[in-house]
Amino acid sequence: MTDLADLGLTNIRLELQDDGVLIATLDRAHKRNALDADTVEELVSLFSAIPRAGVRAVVLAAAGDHFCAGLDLVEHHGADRSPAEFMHLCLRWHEAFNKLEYGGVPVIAALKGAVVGGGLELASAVHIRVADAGTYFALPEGQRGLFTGGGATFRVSALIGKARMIDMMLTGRVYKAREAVEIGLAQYVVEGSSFDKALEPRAAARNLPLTNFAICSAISHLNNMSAMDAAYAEAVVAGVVNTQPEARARLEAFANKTAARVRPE
Ligand code: 1HE
Repeated sequence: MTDLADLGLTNIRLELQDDGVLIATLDRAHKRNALDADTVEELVSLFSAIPRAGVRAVVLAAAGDHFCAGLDLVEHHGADRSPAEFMHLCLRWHEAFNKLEYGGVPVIAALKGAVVGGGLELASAVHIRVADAGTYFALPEGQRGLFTGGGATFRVSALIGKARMIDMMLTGRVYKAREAVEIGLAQYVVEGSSFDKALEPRAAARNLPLTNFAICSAISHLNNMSAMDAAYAEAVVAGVVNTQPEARARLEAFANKTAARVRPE
């Protein structure tokens, strides 16, 4: 079992709670949590370790008023990178976000302020997005003479469709929280703190870990497959998950009529 404290992270603050919920806070508020190369490496380390660290769910939060301002533009300007250097940097972003999306542990993002550029790429890799009323979303790469490099082309377009993403990039369109929920950029918008609301889906932490593994890994993998292959792989995953011994008590409770029924609120 990995001890997350051994990772020695300095740009991401960690607090592991008793029920196995990890609060991971992006901690570069003075730079609006822009992702410099060091922070990307910390994300790789963190999300590589989480599946073997006894973590049942992650709340991904941010210090300060903004979730994440995307690529560290000042570092990028100063580094004057070659095409190959920037390609390799983008591959590290992908490593981090793939570990997050396919890691099998639910990650819930508490969004606020700017969720822009690479910040939206990070947000689009998590499993549940909660916005507060002041959250806004944009892909300003188009206006900065840049292009997305951290997965927006497939993750943001999967959330909102290709046409909306192209419009965001061409025109610099900014979606505010409510409209963002309507089009699918986030699942929840709350009046109060998105952090408090993000703690609620931590109920996910009470699901059986193998079930959560399938939800937070298999769905993404299956969506990358042909329908034939996805049907086959889904059956295999269900064969493993739906016969796990730990599920028997839950099935018995349903059969005995002691388990909660599914009801609208
Ligand atoms: C930064 C960054 C950054 C802030 N890189 N340093 N992303 C963008 O185009 C967003 C750029 N940022 C902004 O538009 C604004 O900073 C915010 C709307 C997010 C916040 O505004 P505000 O008024 O609260 O802060 P600020 O005064 O603009 O910035 C405060 C500090 O954060 C300042 O540093 P300081 O040392 O002068 O105090 C800013 O330089 C710093 N800062 N954002 C570096 N992004 C894999 S490809 C991904 C491609 C992209 O992500 S493109 C980036 C898109």
